[in-house]
Amino acid sequence: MNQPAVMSPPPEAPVIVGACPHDCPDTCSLLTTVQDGVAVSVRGNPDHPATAGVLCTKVSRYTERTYHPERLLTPLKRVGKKGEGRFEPVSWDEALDDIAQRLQAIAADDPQAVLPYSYAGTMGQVQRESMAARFFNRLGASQLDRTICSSAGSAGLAHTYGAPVGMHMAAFAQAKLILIWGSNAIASNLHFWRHVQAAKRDGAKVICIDPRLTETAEKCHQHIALLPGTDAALALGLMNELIANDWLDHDYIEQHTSGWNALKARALAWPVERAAKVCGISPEEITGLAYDYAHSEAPAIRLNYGMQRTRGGGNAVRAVACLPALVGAWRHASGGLLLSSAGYFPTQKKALERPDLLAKGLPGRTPRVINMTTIGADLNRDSDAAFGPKVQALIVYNSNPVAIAPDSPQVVKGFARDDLFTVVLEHFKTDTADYADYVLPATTQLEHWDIHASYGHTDVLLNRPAIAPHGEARTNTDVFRALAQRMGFDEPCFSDTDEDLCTQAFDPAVVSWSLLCAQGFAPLPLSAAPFANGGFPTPSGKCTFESPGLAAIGQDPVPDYLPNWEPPNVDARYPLAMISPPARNFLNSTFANVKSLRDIEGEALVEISSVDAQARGINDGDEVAVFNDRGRYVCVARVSKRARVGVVNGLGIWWRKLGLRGTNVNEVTSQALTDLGRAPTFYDCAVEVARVA
Ligand SMILES: Nc1nc2c(c(=O)[nH]1)N[C@H]1C(S)=C(S)[C@@H](COP(=O)(O)OP(=O)(O)OC[C@H]3O[C@@H](n4cnc5c(=O)[nH]c(N)nc54)[C@H](O)[C@@H]3O)O[C@H]1N2
Ligand SMILES: Nc1nc2c(c(=O)[nH]1)N[C@H]1C(S)=C(S)[C@@H](COP(=O)(O)OP(=O)(O)OC[C@H]3O[C@@H](n4cnc5c(=O)[nH]c(N)nc54)[C@H](O)[C@@H]3O)O[C@H]1N2
Ligand code: SF4
Ligand SMILES: [Mo]
Repeated sequence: MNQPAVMSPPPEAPVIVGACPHDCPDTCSLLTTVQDGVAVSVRGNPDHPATAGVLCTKVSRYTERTYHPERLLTPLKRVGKKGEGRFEPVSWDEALDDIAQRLQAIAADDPQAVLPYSYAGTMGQVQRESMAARFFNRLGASQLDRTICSSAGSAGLAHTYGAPVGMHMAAFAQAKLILIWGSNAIASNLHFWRHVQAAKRDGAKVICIDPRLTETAEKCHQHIALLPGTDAALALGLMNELIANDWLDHDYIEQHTSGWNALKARALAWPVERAAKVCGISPEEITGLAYDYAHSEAPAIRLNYGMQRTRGGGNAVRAVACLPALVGAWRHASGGLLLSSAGYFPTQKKALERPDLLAKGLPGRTPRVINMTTIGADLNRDSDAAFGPKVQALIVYNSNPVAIAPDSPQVVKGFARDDLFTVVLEHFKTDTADYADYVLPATTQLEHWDIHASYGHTDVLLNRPAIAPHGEARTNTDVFRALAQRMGFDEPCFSDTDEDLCTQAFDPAVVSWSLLCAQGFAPLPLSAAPFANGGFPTPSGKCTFESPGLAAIGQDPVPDYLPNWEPPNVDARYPLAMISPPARNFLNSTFANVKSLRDIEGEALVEISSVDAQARGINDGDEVAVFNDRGRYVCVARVSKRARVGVVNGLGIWWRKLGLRGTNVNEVTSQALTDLGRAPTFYDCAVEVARVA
């Protein structure tokens, strides 16, 4: 892969091929038109099949974000109190020299007092971890367990299929029955919805399983509005009905699964009536669903992450993931299940992140691991034998934890600590940046090289820079290179350029570099019906109903329903269940500061059913407080059929400072973790709602 000549941007090319960097399963191919060094428009690449020339509303306005008047253009040093957001500009050298000195002083005592905090602000293999991971490994810093989004579902899939793999996204277009399960595809997976529309035109039936009547649910033939966190009960009730009617593919079960007797015994404990009661739906909804599922030649399930954000999320994913094997749906390309395609990519994580450097950073030891979901608690902990050293320095990049992490009162308290040294690499002065000692201006996707996998489709995408860095912005990689140099890390890997890192990201025997350079994307060579003859990436090659891996760690090896930590209970002090799925025009907290998009969203709001609103004297448009013992979120009430009785929907994720009273929905969410994957339980949250006088 030694073709540096191809890597320099084509001279004076007016249209540059790139990739959308956002945390979205669609991973679109972007075409940026450049005039006189200025990006004038961004559009979807018509030649990339998964993009099909279409971008979502958010990213089609990318130039508005790139040239936003509030874009950070110089390094900033704090002059006000933490949280006030008052800074003065400083030079890069002054900022980097001081940061390196501070980190060195802390690390001299114990490098584990330094903590990186990052997630998927960009999904690029280069600007995401790579050089950053090398730096923190060489330093011997604490490791961050990156659980904030998908780790419960990923663990569920790993214990069932062996890896996050499944159907091809495009194959849904040929399906005859599609279950959209815990996904608001129109908002968060737009390019999948195209395939659903094609299938519908061809006569497919589409059923949405979601507590909220989303824009997606409205366009399906049927909507099953179960209570949050009850999906495993629904899946087990469905299995019960499949067994009772012998609607099973015994041959597929026999040949390509393991643990059927144990799963069968579990499902037999879930008569439809029991499941319906737990789910808050009618028994007929379950028997009807089972009938449809069994009588479609190749039923297809689009499972998504919305249904894993409750205590039993990992088990729920496992329970649903067992269904396609029971009816032999995998025999067909257009049957089976897709949660994530990430496991198909031949990513060379070790080459990018160099875990071997730990041997120098913290000889003879593995650094302690901090779960990003519990950052609120962990920033407020003192040193002790179990925890290790108190966190003294925090380097945040590609993430906005003060807005997106659960239980923000605790997160804010931690970030406000005067004895915490905080550096934030950002495009904007986010809620998190307001607490930084230094804010460093970062490049956007239009300004740097990167290379991308996807968790929806199965193409690798190359992102060429379309324009020069805006202002004094620097790439994440460049910042960590510069810090490494100042801290005396002289390993040659700290000199790799971003183009070098692009070539190291994937196995070159599988991903064609020349194709990537020529057209900007390269499909992985995969079979159309991946598990038609079994061959799951588990040790046995079988779909594992009964997981030896779970048994080995003392967990229930067979999927079961686990009630929420905070189950809805009309008699409780906090009787309403709150979920907080994304607003369509934001991407997590990104874009919340783009005015045209915020204008479409209107205001920070909570959807409440007319029954629950009336009982509380709440009218549409009233200012309300959503509260529990953790905190109090003030927003506008939207009395809406989108909310079912007993459940309120607090759409996310507003910047706190752009909301009504300086709070957002995470003011009330909890730091409790899921059954598998140590993940957050954002949608497992009991609250009360009241009018604000
Ligand atoms: N426009 C937009 N697109 C996005 C994002 C965004 O913020 N905005 N975020 C991106 C990211 S990071 C991710 S992880 C994905 C998230 O997108 P999805 O994986 O689709 O997950 P969510 O949007 O969290 O939830 C999807 C649906 O699940 C429903 N849901 C909530 N609780 C339950 C439950 O217990 N059971 C069931 N069956 N359904 C439930 C919610 O009401 C919601 O409609 O989308 C990505 N795409
Ligand atoms: N209540 C509630 N909370 C949630 C969720 C929910 O559904 N409900 N969803 C959760 C989920 S699924 C996720 S994935 C997390 C997402 O949480 P985060 O990963 O923190 O996502 P964002 O809020 O989009 O913040 C990403 C930040 O990275 C910055 N960024 C982008 N590109 C770059 C770059 O190249 N360099 C640098 N230095 N910065 C960059 C952006 O400007 C942005 O401020 O939130 C979680 N929080
Ligand atoms: S956010 Fe998703 S749908 Fe929008 S352009 Fe990016 S990859 Fe495509
Ligand atoms: Mo996510």
